Amino acid sequence: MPFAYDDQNIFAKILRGEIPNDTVLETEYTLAFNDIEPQAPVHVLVIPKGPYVSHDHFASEASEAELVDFMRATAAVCRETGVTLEEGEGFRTISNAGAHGVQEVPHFHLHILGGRSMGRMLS
Ligand code: U5P
Repeated sequence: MPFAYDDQNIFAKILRGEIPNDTVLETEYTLAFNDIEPQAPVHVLVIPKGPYVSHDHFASEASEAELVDFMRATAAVCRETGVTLEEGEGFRTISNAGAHGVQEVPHFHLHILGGRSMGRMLS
């Protein structure tokens, strides 16, 4: 089944400027903003501006420029929020996909969580 992107999802509306967001960082291909319901002192969502549903969709179909920009943007967010291993105590990244991943918004996003211990995720 091909990837199907719904351009009425809430992050698409944020990217079109139809809904406000609390921007942390913006680059040519990537937007990072604070999660509206933060689960940790640092909870930033990093999204590509392109229409990708999931991590695997993005990783398989985005251009190299988009991929590099996204990865560098995540690093910049970690630096700006002080959670890097150089300056802080670390962080967790999560990307939920589809029904089993319990993905709420069907536009690929990476959660960056930090500022407290996240505890063990898998047991
Ligand atoms: N979210 C926002 N802004 C919105 C709608 C949702 O930040 O306008 C956040 C939710 O709080 C949630 C995330 O943490 O988007 C969607 O996560 P996921 O379950 O799709 O991974």
